[in-house]
Amino acid sequence: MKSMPDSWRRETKPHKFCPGCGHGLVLKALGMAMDRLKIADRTVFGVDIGCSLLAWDFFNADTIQTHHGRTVPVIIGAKRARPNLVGIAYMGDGGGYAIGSQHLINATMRNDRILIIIVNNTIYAMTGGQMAPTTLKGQKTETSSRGRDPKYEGFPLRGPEMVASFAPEGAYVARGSVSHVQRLARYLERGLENQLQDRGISVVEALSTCPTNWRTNAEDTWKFLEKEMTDYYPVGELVSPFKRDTQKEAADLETCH
Ligand SMILES: Cc1ncc(C[n+]2csc(CCOP(=O)(O)OP(=O)(O)O)c2C)c(N)n1
Ligand code: SF4
Repeated sequence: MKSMPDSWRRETKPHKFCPGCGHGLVLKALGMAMDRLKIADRTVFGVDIGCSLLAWDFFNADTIQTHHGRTVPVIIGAKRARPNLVGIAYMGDGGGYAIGSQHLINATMRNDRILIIIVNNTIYAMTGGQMAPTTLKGQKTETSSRGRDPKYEGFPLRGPEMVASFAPEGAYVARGSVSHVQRLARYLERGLENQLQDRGISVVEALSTCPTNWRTNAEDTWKFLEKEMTDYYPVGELVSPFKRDTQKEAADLETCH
């Protein structure tokens, strides 16, 4: 694995996402979790096709890019070949829940010891804002110009709920949001801890923003995330193998932003 001089580790550089994009905040949360666990040197980070690939040189970690949810089997392959690695598969909701959904389902059934992060921005972003499995009812996109109509296009997919419905023992499943970065970092850290403890698969969805394709200003971007998205996609842990003081934890998370 890479060995970097300390001075490099402190360097930062501008990211390549549009202004107001949530990807940078999801990655910030992931970086915080990786730092707390000190695992960068043994992490293999997989990014997908879509805006997630703009993170290919974001971390001082070995990175690989694949297409449409295939980051999941590729990271599983690396993890199986080198069980000491920490495997992270990072992708969009188009890649993760549409064309690549079989990998998410099969990996969950096998309880593969990796962390899967799916960034839910309700659209296919990199290609210009087409409808995704997560596009909300009534939401206008390039391919649902009158707004998503469940009669023709089906209902928006709640991915973590689907995974939770058949998650095997030891799995960890949660949904966070870039509106609460610390809390999202906590969920990602738990997902990574779950892998380090060899318990089971971890799947964390992150609600995120795409002002470029939503065509929203800063205020409306945040409103859409905090109101419309969070109403349909509730934030929280759905499945957790950790034994914890839940009352203390709930109070703790309430104050965590
Ligand atoms: C087989 C195939 N179909 C379509 C595309 C075009 N394509 C590239 S990125 C992308 C959308 C990715 O959307 P998502 O996974 O939601 O990620 P985001 O860009 O929103 O982060 C599509 C459809 C492709 N590269 N290959
Ligand atoms: S198109 Fe959307 S998801 Fe992609 S970088 Fe720009 S704001 Fe982010």
